[in-house]
Amino acid sequence: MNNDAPPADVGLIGLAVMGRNLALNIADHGYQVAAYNRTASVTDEFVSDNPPEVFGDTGGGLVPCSTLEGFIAALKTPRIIIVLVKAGPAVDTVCNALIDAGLSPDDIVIDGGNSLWTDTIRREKDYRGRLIFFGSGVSGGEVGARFGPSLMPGGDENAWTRLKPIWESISAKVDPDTGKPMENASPGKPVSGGEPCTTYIGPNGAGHYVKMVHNGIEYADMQLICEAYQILRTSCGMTPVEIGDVFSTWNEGDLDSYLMEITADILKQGDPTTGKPIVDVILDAAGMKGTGTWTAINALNLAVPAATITEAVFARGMSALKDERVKASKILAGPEGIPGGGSNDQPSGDAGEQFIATVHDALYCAKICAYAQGFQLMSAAQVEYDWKFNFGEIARIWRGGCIIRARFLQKITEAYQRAPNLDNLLLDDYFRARIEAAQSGWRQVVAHAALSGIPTPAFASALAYYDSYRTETLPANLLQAMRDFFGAHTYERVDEERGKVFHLDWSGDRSEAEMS
Ligand code: 2AM
Repeated sequence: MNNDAPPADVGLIGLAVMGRNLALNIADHGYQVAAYNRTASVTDEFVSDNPPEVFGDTGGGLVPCSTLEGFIAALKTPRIIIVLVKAGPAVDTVCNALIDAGLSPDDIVIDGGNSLWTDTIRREKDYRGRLIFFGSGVSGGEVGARFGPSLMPGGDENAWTRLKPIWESISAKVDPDTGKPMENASPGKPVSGGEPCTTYIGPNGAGHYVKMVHNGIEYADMQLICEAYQILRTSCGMTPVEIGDVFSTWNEGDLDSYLMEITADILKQGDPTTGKPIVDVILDAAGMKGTGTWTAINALNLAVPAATITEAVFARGMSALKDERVKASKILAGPEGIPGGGSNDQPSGDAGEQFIATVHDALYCAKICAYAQGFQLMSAAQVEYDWKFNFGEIARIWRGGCIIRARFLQKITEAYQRAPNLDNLLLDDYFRARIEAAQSGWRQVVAHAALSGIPTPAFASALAYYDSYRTETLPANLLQAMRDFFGAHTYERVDEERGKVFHLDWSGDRSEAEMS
């Protein structure tokens, strides 16, 4: 063995919690990881907290580096460097510092942060000839990073062949027989076998784009669960613990998902200070970091009706208007006879059970619509940005590791395996039949919420999406006539070929002319 050979297989820059956990995960899989952080004391502490014993007999470990020059020298060439710094200008700061410190043009720099996909497209182009810039979505939070995230890589395909073995080894694993995530690994003992939750997504910003849509779907998924909770609480008078029990039961069926599981857990948790349910002492003002907003903006830009995802972003915005809502709650009337909204006629016994079942069905149907919207958005994006997505693969790699992991994703995977060019998930036989069977409960819940004054923006928008999508003739004929009336925007006719446009002389003799 050449003792002068650089020891490290992979480099990792940015040792905040995501970076640290990803470095440990990589080392657990037998790799030597060069670790660097701008503030050197963070590197020292990290490496001394994780001596070689942590990685058992995997052969992996950490190589601390205090300068970027030392970091570059520690890496085998051509180099593979993962950057996990704050999304935004810091990514360019690090890339430029790496170039100044002597990086080579065939070295790969992977941005594993929550970067905006348009930045990734720009960077991939800007750094060509100086380094190979590669973007990878990483989902699964801190635990995912440590024991197996869902990884959405996008960039040069040749670079991907070099990254693939590492990405496949560190990603979450799914049992190929059941489609369910395999048990988390423990330090020094990685999971063996299983299907890796990663696949090549496409060039330049494709990986970060798909990660963004994942987060948009996550917003919708969370909002829908919250609305189910709100209805059960308000209309059935159930306690958080009782709702937690219902959610635990749901988590054993079609709605089995990570988010359902943690929600059941949260609802059963008491406040360590007051003993009240913890949800009752947490302020109802939701924060956000921007990926849901980016998804909504992109949907608006592409005119894709991702309404439930967008409503979920608006719902967080509405929640943040806490002071205004408190004032408005004392001024604005709800439905007659129900002060402040909400039902005072709570179903109980069999009626209660039946009502709970309708909420289950509403949640299930609305969830299908939220996912249908996310996939519809990606479908439009691949045309607009010149990508070629494999939707079955995308659903497959979301089955484990990520926040939206769910039993349901196995069904989406199968739907796209059956029909890779499916126009809309709603048209898949399995989902079509499931909605057909469950839609009456969904409609009852939305109607009940409207009559009781309980806000259900995501449930209701999903239903409007479903009903709009299945409606042969929408009133857009009238709308287009208005546009032609005031702005001569022209219209197409139902009895003429698509693409031929007409204008009616609304303010003159009302004759019609074909326009070129
Ligand atoms: P720090 O410990 O020196 O602050 C999350 O903020 C991570 O990104 C941290 O590891 C942080 O390093 C790193 N980071 C943020 N901005 C950076 C920059 N401009 N250059 C290098 N690292 C940065």
